[in-house]
Amino acid sequence: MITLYGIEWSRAKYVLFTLTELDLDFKHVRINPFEEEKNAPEYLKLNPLAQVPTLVDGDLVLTEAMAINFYLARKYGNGKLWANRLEDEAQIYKWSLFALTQLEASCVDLILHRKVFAAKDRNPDIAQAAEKKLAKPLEVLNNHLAGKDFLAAGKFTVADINMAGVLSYARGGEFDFSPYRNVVRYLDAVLSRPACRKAGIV
Ligand SMILES: N[C@@H](CCC(=O)N[C@@H](CS)C(=O)NCC(=O)O)C(=O)O
Repeated sequence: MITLYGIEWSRAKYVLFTLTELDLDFKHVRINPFEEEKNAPEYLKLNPLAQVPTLVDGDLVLTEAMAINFYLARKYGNGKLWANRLEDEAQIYKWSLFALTQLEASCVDLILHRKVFAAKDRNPDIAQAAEKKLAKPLEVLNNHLAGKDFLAAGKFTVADINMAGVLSYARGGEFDFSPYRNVVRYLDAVLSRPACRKAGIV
């Protein structure tokens, strides 16, 4: 039995999207990372950082949303969401790590400082700095997506789930994607997949 810990608006959304794409049965424990429940001793045994998401599958306890997605795609995908050629696998890792290291922190800053934090805790300078930092990597992403529907392997893979999950934070944080037309087209398509909607991701 698979159990996913983490409420849907957290990074658990990356994993919910994958579980739903693969039509897997799972138990969903909606731990809210802003509530004390993340510090419950039983949960800390699974995730000593008191963060979400965490996935438990039999004896395996796995943290880090993108690592969980790689695992699910390889274990349960039967060819879906993954690639056959090593070169394509490398591109799945590359674009997932690009999302994680070049984009995620800024995307999260945008939503935190424009939507999630109480007005008194928002810092417009942080949001503005995040917008600036996104410009270069988004241009690279936009160029990569010219004439393409997917990031890697010529098909929909976990790289697209990971990327769309990250970018959805910037969209929620009112980032103006309009200069990046290929990114807009791509993101709209990925986020309107039935599995994404069913997983409750916005
Ligand atoms: N690198 C981790 C980050 C996990 C993370 O920071 N999750 C946030 C929610 S989206 C959290 O649990 N924050 C609470 C905290 O850090 O105390 C991953 O991608 O899974």
